[in-house]
Amino acid sequence: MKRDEKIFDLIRQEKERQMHGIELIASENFVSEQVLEAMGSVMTNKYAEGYPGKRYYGGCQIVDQSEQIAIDRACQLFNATFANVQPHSGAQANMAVMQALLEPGDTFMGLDLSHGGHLSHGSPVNASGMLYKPVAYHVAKETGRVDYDEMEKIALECHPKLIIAGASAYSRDWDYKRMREIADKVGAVLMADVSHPAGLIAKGLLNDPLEYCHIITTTTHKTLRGPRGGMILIRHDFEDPRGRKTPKGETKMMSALINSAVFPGIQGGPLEHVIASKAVAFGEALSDEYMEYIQQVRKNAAFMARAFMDKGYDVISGGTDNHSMLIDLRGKFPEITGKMVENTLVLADITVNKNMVPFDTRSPFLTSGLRVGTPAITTRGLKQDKMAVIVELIDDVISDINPETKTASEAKINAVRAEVNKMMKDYPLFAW
Ligand code: DSN
Repeated sequence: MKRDEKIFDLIRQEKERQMHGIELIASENFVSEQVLEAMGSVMTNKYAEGYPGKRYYGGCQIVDQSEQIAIDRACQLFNATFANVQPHSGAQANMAVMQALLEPGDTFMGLDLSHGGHLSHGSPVNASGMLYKPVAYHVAKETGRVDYDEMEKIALECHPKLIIAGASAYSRDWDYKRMREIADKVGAVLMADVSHPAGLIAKGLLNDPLEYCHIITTTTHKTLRGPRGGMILIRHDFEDPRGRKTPKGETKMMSALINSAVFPGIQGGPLEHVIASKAVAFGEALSDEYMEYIQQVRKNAAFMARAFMDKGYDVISGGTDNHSMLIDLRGKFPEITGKMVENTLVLADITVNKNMVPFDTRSPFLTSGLRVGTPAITTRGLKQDKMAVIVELIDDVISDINPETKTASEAKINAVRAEVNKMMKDYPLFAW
């Protein structure tokens, strides 16, 4: 077969882009060579519908072992007793939990999308908002932090079957204890989607959600630094709140319902190459080296948030507890949108994403905010001393944006890009 030069050339170009630029998208990271190797392996050839030891295909004796290792390591990382490592993504993991728990039309609660929530927590354009009845809670305007009093008031009014903690753009830790009290008052199951801060949670740098939450879901590719994918974990298994019975007449356990919801509920064959790669990443995350990495991620984020505030930017909630921060541009640059900044910074080889901020006055296509995170640059080896330098470069570009042309001058962009490329030369992708 002829080598597909077209696609391999694009892969080469993407690698160059990653190497030359400053990657600040809070949900992205750079995996290790062994994580990459496992993902690009012959495991992709295997069909393995079912679970280790209970498959619908022959020849699963090897993938059974790697999937079991992934499960065991995931449980060790989060001190869980059950893990399903098959979800193809975080959205699939969330979908599976809803399918296992809810009936179509059931009410559940999640953080409002425009306040930092996630599409799969009840957006009307996502299956979660089409099949079920989402009710949103919010952050408080004054603090930028989740308003637990409002959450309780809403829960007492709408009696949700499920309450979801977790967000896509929220830089503060969660009060899972308070949320469990609220959930218990209304008989709801409490789930945390920890996709963003999973690595910090696994290493004990943030509150432990499984102390209070019945279930957690996560992606595996953000702070956890594994391949793209999702998983679902439980520490204390529990009986189906809907009281469904096994053929023997016993009430079904939630772990079994979740396994059935993932396969055959919403997915077919698991991606065994990705699962092997997840196992490798979990092994890395169990190491002391990863502990040093994730501590540095948080330190870098704190320094970066401070540097933005020192430059007069409004960081929502006044800082960060985790790897990310959300910046409201309206205070310093009322005329500049998140879209203009994202598009202009990319020309200077700095990647961020535009993001709505709580109580935004612009649409999700324009936005008034930026979301910034440190997992990827920390993997490249950047330490806190470089955070103010990066903020300086970003501020230099934003200050030069003309709201009429929606971009900065070519001279400014070229000058900043040269600085960025020079700096990143010292931090090779796989040096760590
Ligand atoms: N797209 C992910 C993020 O950037 O947070 C969430 O799905």
